[in-house]
Amino acid sequence: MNAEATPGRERLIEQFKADGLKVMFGNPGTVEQGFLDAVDAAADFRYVLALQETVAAGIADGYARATGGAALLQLHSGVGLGNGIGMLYQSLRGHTPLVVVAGDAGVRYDAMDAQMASDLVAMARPVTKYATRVTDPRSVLRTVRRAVKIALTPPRGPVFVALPMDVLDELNSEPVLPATVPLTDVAPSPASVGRAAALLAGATRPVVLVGDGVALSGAQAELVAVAELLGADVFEVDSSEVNIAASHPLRRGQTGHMFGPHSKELVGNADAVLIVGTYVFPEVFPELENPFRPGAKVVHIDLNAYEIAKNHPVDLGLAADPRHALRALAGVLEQRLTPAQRAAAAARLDVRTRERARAELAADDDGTPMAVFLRTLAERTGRDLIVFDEALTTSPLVTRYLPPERPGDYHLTRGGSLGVGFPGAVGAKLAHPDRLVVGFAGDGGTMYTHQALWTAARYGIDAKFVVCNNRKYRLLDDNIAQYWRERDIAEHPYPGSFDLAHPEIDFAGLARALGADGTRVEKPDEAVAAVARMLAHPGPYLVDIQI
Ligand SMILES: Cc1ncc(C[n+]2csc(CCOP(=O)(O)OP(=O)(O)O)c2C)c(N)n1
Ligand SMILES: [Mg+2]
Repeated sequence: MNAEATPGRERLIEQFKADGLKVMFGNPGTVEQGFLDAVDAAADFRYVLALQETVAAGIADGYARATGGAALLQLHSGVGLGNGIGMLYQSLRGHTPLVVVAGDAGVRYDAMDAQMASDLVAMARPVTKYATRVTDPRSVLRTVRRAVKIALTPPRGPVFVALPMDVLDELNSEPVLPATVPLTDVAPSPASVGRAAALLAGATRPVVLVGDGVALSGAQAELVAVAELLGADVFEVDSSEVNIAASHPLRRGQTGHMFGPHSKELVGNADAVLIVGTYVFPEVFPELENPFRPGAKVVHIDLNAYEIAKNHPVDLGLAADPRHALRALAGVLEQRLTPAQRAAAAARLDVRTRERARAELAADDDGTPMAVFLRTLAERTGRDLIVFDEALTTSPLVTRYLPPERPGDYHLTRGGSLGVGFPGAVGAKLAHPDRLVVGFAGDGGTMYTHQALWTAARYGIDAKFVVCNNRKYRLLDDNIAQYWRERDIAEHPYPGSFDLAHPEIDFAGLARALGADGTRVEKPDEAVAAVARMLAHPGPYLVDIQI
């Protein structure tokens, strides 16, 4: 053995650090004990404890989203991995580069089928891009490097490595080297860009559909340039980051996650469709027929080639980086648009600009406690804050007062797992300790992962939390109402399982029980004082707002 050899459990930490992974979120167990001992002894490496694996995964996910890099998550064997799977599912759908590790008792026990034994790789596979188990002490770091590379290569996503205790106890002399993540800043060829421009240039009702691939490549400015040149409405599809500023007049909002016919209504009249960094369409109940009108020209740009033409044919698919592709496309459109086409595009932009101004004038100042809270928060902070939005049915109000404008200032829950908002805010605050971070969640969503407040209190992570408390699973009410309408079922009381009114949950008391603090807002005038108290409080603070 090489003179420099060290126990694998220690060398593994050096490998994580070489890739900039210096914080590990997790929840421990006995089969990870040697490794966690080494974690405590390691310099410049930090363990952040969460009390339930869903919470650990949610904090890691929020941290990765807020830093734009990978995050490290440790789970305990099959039971801990099992608890984390719902949250890992949303990381997979949202393309979060999470590096997930879990211990097992050891390769030497494989034949015993003993207590805690489970097929970790099989469990992790459906919620990860790559799942494997290290079985030889000469390939621990090699495997972890590969996992990091896969997590960070677009389409990004979670990866899983099972680490048997006996393999980590062996001496290890593998080189510690950063993973090589291949550059994907690829532009399409001029000929391909020319084809895209030819398909889009003549449109009179163009639409652009954007998702988080835009934010990942930093293509927001290039996207706006193309949308303005085309005079195209921009819809966000499966979008959870700031892909286009909320204030841009061409931005028409999200197509939604539930009902295909709704999305079809928004885009079905377009004669040209440019899809960038997303997929068509993400609803739970999508249209099975092609939602675009016959003859519409469809161009799809994405680094994620799997999503191009996944469900419906496109005229041109470009597996390319959105920023480079859109920049090239804007250049060609500048050249080839006729004066008449430019004038028509400018007129479409003008219509949207005037509509937007009228809508802003018409918006009444909703005087509910939540509206007063949001308006006061926006005024007091000059909207200089990071919002983590799992407000669900209250989200439209949140984004009306705190519109997602700058990349990195807003993260929306994604993937459909509840409980993302509060852990996400903790992760974002850890990533940006100097910014104000406010997580919004429904009363339902809060109860999946409220333990995040304990982690925030333990480590002095001064995030703020707002419970949008309507005492129900309101989204489920809304969705079943749609189900009744579609089937001509007469309205009747919502299922009792959607109601949370009894017994009442004392969220501020819950925050105090977990080492944080909080208050409850029932009337509009209490909302103003609650903002002041929340901002002045030197630590995690929860505001329970009655809707
Ligand atoms: C882990 C998980 N369990 C259950 C659901 C189903 N579900 C979707 S929305 C919802 C209700 C959310 O209620 P709340 O957070 O209070 O927000 P509201 O709808 O009231 O605005 C539920 C239970 C889910 N998406 N994820
Ligand atoms: Mg609710």
